[in-house]
Amino acid sequence: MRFDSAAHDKAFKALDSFRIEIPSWGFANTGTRFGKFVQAAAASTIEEKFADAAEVNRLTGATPTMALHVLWDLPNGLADVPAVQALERQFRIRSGSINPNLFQDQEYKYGSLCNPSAAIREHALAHMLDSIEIGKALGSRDISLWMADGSNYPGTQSIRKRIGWLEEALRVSHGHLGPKQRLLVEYKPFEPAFYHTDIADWGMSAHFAREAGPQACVLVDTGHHYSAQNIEQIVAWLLHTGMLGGFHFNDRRYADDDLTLGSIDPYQIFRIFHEIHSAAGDGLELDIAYMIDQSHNLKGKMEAMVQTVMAAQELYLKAALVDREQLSELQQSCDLVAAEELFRGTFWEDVRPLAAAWREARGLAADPLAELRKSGYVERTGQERGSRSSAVSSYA
Ligand code: PSV
Ligand code: MN
Repeated sequence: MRFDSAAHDKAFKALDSFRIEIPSWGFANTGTRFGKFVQAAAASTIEEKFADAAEVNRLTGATPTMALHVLWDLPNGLADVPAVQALERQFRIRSGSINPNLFQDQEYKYGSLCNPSAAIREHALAHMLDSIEIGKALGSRDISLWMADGSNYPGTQSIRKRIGWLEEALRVSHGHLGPKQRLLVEYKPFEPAFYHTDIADWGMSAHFAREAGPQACVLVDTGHHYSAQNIEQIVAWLLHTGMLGGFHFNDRRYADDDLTLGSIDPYQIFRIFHEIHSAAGDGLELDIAYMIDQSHNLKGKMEAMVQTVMAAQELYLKAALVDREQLSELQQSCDLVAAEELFRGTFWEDVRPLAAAWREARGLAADPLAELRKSGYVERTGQERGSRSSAVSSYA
C-alpha cells in the first residue's frame, strides 16, 4: 500500500467519525410513474424495514439510524411510537430524521402549507406539529421537510402570497421544536410541480430557515439541482453562512433520478466532501446530517444500499486525504495546474484498500457487499416476504 502512516491515521479518523442515515423507503417497493418491478425481498412492513436497516449497519458499521416517513411508517402518528420504539430496541437501530408527508393527501392537490385554502394550510400545519411531537417522543433530532407545493401554469397562483403563508407556517412549526430539535428545509426546483415550486433552491430554503428561527437550516438533496449547477459552491455558501443542516445523497444523470451515489459523478461528491473537510479544517463548527435518499427500481434494495454506504465512505475518505495545507499554498500563489493536479490526483487515489483495512480493524467484513451476498440475507428474506410487498409512493 502506498499510503503512509499519517494518511492511514487520517483515514481511520475520518471513517470512525462518518455516519450516514438510511431511508426506510429505500427498502420498500417503489417505481416510476410508468410502473413498478416488484422485488420479493423488498420490505413491506416497518418491522422488515428495521430488519433491513440492521443488516446494512451490521455490514457497514456506519448506519445506526433510519429516516422515517410519517405516513408510510407511522400511519397512526403518535400512537405508533411505542411500536417503533420496540423495533428500535429489537434491531438496535435508532429512528433518524422524521419526514412529514405533505404531498399524498387528496386535499394537497393545490399545495399543503402554501395552499390558498386556510383550512388546508391548517391541516398541513397540524401534520407538521404531529411530526415534531413524533420526533420528540422518539428522541430523534431532525424534522426533514420537503413539500411538493408549487404550480404547473403561469398566472395560476400568487407566488408571493404563498411565500408569506409558508413563512408563517414554518415560524409556528419552529415554535414547537424541542430545544435539541432542528428543522431541515429541503428544496427542489421541479417535480411534481413543473412551473414553480414554492421552495425551488437553496436561497429560498435559507430564507425560509432564517425566517423560521435559529434551529432551522438547509437540507441539500444532491438530485434536486439543474444539471449544470455547481453543488459544491452551494455547499460552500451554506457552510460559510452556518446554514448547512444535512444532505440527501443520491446520484443522477438528468434530474432527480435516484441513482446510487457516485454511480454517475463520483467527483461531484468528492468535491462536496472536500468543502466540508476544508471548512472543518478551518475551524468552522459543523453539524451535518448525512442521509441517503434513494429508492431503487431495478437494483436489489439491500445491495444498492450497501453499495451506496460504501461509496459514501470511500468518497468521504478520499476527500479527507487532500493535503489541504499544500493546496492552500498553491491556491494562494495561484499555481493553478499544481493545485488542480493535487486535488484531482487525490481523487484518483484508490482508497478501497484503506477502507477495507479500517473495516477489518473495526471487526467488520472487508467487503460488505461480498459479505451480503455470502450471508444469503436477500434470498432468505425474499422467500419469507414472498410477493406480499406493498407499494409506497414513488416520489423520491
Ligand atoms: C422528494 O423528491 C424527496 O427528495 C424528499 O426528500 C422526500 O421526502 C423523499 O424524496 C422521499 O420520497
Ligand atoms: Mn430528498
